[in-house]
Amino acid sequence: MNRLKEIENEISRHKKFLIASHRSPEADAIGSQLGLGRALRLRGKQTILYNRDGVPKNLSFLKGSDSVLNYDELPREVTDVELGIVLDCSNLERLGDKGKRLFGGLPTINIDHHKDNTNFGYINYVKPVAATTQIIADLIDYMGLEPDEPIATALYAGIIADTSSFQNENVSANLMAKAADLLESGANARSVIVNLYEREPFSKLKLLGEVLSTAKFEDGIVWAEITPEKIRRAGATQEDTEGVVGKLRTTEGAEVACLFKKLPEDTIKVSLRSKDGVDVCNVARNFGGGGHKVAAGCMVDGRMEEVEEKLLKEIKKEMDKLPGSANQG
Ligand SMILES: [Mn+2]
Repeated sequence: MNRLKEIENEISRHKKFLIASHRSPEADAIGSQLGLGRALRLRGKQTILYNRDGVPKNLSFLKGSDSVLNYDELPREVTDVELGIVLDCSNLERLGDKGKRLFGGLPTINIDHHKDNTNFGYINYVKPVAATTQIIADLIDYMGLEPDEPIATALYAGIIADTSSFQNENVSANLMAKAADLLESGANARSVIVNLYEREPFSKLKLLGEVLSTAKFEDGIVWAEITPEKIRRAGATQEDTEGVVGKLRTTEGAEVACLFKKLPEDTIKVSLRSKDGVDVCNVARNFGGGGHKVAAGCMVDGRMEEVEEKLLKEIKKEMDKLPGSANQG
């Protein structure tokens, strides 16, 4: 039986759903959750939407975003939920500890586009397309529902975010057709762009200045550091550190961009981006992280200099695997 059919059957057979997406959510996670949640409610189902961290400020424009609850806000009746649906999440750990426990006891449908997904559900629909919202758009079509404006805008936001506004190599004709359908259904494209890209606090601009001024560029790798001192000098917040690695990646001749962010207790958060075919997910996996071929990340314990050295070494190894690289002979 086809997977969408299987999922549709399970949805028809049940009444109350707990729908979650990964901690530190972005537009693809929240968009999938809001889009599918609303579609199910339009079908007469009951839904509870869970995210460990709630909805980030820049996504609060999405209708229904206030219905996404964190663990403490969950109602007691969460016990009578029949089915879990986990979205945009490569493993259950990404729900946070309490979320993991919550879903551990529930039959769960796993819908995702991360290639390192662990297939933790009793039904797994894992497809390496650009965005989970693209899969949800397919599912909603399959169920014969016409997305209304809030659904269309939520799904469109996820597609925009996970393709960097149609700039990434994961853009396909199918995806464009899906995006066009969502616009047809009333997706508010302009408000998505304004909220995702044109609401940056000034402190973020200042932080970018601090970080980029000490960036380094060698052998096709561009990298930079974020430290608590830089954040303080810029008057910035943790949220302001989003997007810095994407800026590094725009450098001509950079095949890999790497951002090292110092967290408390000597842990470094490493964000990796690539172009021209380098698989940075392989690099991240060596350090217990994961992600996509062109965008991945990991947490590494150690001092900044040590972590940088280790990472740069692994990145070079990965670059050497590519045909045509200097070390291929
Ligand atoms: Mn995603």
